[in-house]
Amino acid sequence: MKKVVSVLLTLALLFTLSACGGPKPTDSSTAPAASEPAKAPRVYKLADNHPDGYPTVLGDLKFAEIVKEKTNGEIVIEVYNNAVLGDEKVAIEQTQMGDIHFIRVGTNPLASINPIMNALSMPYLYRDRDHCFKVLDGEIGEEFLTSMVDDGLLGLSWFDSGARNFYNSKREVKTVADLKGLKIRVQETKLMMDLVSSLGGAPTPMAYNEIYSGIQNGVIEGAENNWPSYMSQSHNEVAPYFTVDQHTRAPEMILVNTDVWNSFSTDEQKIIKEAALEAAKFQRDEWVRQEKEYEKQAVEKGVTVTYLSPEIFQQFVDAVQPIYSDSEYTKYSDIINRIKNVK
Ligand code: GTR
Repeated sequence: MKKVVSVLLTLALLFTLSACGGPKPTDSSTAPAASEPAKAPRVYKLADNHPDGYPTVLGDLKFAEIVKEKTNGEIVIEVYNNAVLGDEKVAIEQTQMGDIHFIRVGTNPLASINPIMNALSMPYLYRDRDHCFKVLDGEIGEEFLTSMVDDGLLGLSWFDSGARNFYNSKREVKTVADLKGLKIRVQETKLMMDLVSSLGGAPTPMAYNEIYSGIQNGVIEGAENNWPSYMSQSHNEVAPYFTVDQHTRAPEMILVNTDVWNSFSTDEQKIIKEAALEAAKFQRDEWVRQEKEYEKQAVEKGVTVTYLSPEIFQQFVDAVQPIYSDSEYTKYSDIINRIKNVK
């Protein structure tokens, strides 16, 4: 009897899901293609965990729009943002398997399948944003985009995700010492754990969508991220102390599943690559605009924002240096030196 009930329940659920049609993409494709597609459109899914209007989501939509236009509507990429296709870890696995076709994600979540990604998010690695994009837009960036093909993923272009900073619910962090003992949520990588530990904090790996309640319930006392993530997730409501320490940049990219990529003709691949590059340009401008906007909003909403003097900033830089001589990361010394030498 139990079995019958459970079969009926499953059927009912399947019916409801198919009636609702499952997760819906963000509307990028209401505009008709320039001309009617010669063939039936091929439809692909792109996953992103950010909300509508977030710079990466706008970049994804721009990418989809250009691809649709340039292929006369034959290739349609639907953007599923807000993590509707699952949290980042799950969505990456699904993209590797080909259930999701494209994904926008950063170096830290990718490090678990391709540890060399750690090299790009080493603490205080880049002199500034310009240095970071010189690296990413040059030969090193291209090497990283193609470094995951054996894992089923090919990177297409680099998006901006700014610098990551600490924030917490307890106190203003004005020096490294103020971080001591604070339970800080990190992305699930050893590098981010080591980074927080080197500064005296207590790292706690946790999924992105659990941070708000984690801080609220006291399971963690803070986290670290860029301005758009901090504000768009309303973390300012539970962790109103934000220190602009810029401890790392963890660049983000659009990736495609390699089988999906190989199913495209050479001309289509060219269009898709160019569209990803063009969308990245658009996304980076949007990033700069929104980053400033969110910082302003944070101040207006009463966040205590702490900027560091050059001396204190140097304290942070000095404190993380042991990571560079840790055998876990010395294996990336060559690439790290190449990055540092990009002028
Ligand atoms: C954001 C990034 C997200 C996610 C998040 C996190 O900056 O854009 O994709 O990785 O950080 O901390 O989990």
